[in-house]
Amino acid sequence: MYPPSRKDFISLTLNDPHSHTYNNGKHRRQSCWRKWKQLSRLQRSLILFLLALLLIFGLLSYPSMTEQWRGLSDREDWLELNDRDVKDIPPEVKSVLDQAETKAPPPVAGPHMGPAVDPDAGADAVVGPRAPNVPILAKPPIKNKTFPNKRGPPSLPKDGNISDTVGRKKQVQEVVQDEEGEEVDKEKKIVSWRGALIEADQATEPPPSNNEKEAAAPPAPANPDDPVPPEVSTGTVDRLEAVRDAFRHAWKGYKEYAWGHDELKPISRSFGEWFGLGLTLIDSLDTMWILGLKEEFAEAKDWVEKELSFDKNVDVNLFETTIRILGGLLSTYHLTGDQLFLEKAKDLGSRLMPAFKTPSKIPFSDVNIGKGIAHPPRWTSDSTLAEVTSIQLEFRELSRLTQEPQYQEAVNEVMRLVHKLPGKQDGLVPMFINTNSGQFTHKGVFTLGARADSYYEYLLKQWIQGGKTEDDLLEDYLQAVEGVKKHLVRQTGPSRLTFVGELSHSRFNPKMDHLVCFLPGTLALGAHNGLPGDHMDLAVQLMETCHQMYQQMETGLSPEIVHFSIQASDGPNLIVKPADRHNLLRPETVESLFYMYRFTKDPKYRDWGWDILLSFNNYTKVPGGGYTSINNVRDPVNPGPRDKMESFFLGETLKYLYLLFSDDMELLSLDKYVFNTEAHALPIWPSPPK
Ligand code: DMJ
Repeated sequence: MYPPSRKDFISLTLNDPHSHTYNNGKHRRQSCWRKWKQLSRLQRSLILFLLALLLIFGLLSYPSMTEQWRGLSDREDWLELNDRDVKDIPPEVKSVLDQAETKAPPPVAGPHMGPAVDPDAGADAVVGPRAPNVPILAKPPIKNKTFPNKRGPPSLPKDGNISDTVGRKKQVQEVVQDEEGEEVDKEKKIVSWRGALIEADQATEPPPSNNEKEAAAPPAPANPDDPVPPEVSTGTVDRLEAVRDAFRHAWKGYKEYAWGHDELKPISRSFGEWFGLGLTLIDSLDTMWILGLKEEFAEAKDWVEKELSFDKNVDVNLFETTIRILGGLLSTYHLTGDQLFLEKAKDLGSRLMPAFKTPSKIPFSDVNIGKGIAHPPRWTSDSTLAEVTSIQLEFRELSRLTQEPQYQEAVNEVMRLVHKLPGKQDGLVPMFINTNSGQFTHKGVFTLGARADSYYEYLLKQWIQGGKTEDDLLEDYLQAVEGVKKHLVRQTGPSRLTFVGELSHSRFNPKMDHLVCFLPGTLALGAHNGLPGDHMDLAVQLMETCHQMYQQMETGLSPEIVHFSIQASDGPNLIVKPADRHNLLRPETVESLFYMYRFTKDPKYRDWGWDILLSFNNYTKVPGGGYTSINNVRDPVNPGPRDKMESFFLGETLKYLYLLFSDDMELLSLDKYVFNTEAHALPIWPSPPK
């Protein structure tokens, strides 16, 4: 190897900007020229060639770039135009805005890039004093400034006082709706991205349908054209219609840009593929049925009938495919009585079964549904605890419907193994389990957030599904709730908000994922089914905290993770680290609000849900169709769209909002149905004869 000849190098020297050596323009020009002359001919030709290339590239790409820019400006002001929201607000709204006070942003802490449970809990972590078993009700949290003259939309229900907790932007929307009065109905204007007015979608006609079927009985085919009793309550109609509008808007984007694909990317007007199985479409089926969106349902069903095939050489995640697709198909079968969905469910269920062929019978996380081969993730032979213990409702139901026991046997075996496994701490379980040894790994780390959450949820729900006969499940659930109260429940220093933190080798970390907000709903469901009353007390307190996670953010939307301040002080209760500020359109809080409303009828839970829907409309609704997850719930001016609409926004978030606002308590009665962790309703089995 010969060293390259010296003259083939081009050396660029960046001058120190503070140096005054070349601060004279003429001098600099001369010097450049001299340097150019010093270059070899090869060097000079190279530079000229590169410049010519750049020029040609620039000329060629000019038309498409201008096209893109035009497209961007068509899409309202997603990324720029910082003053647009103010400019486009009608004058009458602007005057209210001017009077209004904005929320004072609480301070934020340093970066956080940790895993679900942060073992290096950092400064926040304490081996703190425990909260009382079930703490007394938290003092009402310090409210933010409110708007005295705020009124709701034109036909708000009598229970429909919008809580006084909304932020500045939310005010804009409500005021627009309010001031426009009947005009709103005519023109269907919706305040969308950062206050810009956009046209609402053309509504399709169908009224809400009461699709309640007798649970557990083989479903009789339902007719979507059956007359539907009108909403009886004075007041819920507008909120229900607002949810339908949101669904139609989301669906419009999916239909236009992502039809038959897994997920919509609403900003780039394209799609993302995860398994290539029409994930959003299938996750949405029962929501459309429940919302009475007949046309949308019919076209989706048509796709399932003609296009959906599981005979594909594709690796799918066992848990996600089970809760979203298998759960979605089974639920839709129960609602509609249409065999098509059961046939598809059977086909998928049998293709997932190879996942259970492991030395320990703890299933692998991934399975190729075309080849029938399963495997763990590339980097480990562990499976996630929540993933192997939150597929039971679906597989058990599949066995009941098909009378083929293998599905139920496989998932019941997992529960049996986990039930007797060492490594728990007062009912709390580690987050990983090894598929070879069948033992817990990463012991000593406990969370109710990512990777463990739905284990706890499914203990209770399997017990309910099975007619409250399986004592091991109940025992594990009761023990776990005690473990949560003992190790994870604390209150904040400033105003005694109750929260659920995490434990890492006896070290408490006051960190809570938004995912944990499923817990108030689950605790309330347990109490409704005869479990101790203090579960409900804890549910009430945690519900308040989850509400605060939205209410205290400038966009009115919760971040993915919050940290709580446990020192007594006048400071904020909630701290959001920069890496945790995103919102993925998750359902857990509205899910719990739905349960809390059903069991208490306290209208505040509906109002909190309504506030959340308004915030989704204000900060995540994409003109042209779809909703997007966002990067920063603390920045109402630029929340930073992430260009992804998760399937659970349609499968869960909008469904729970609809059920929250519906006065029809028989619409998926909680005494007849149990919702899987993706909000797909499965029947509670009839109790065996005594
Ligand atoms: C959903 O897929 C399910 O609710 C799951 O249990 C947790 N994650 C998402 C929603 O946040």
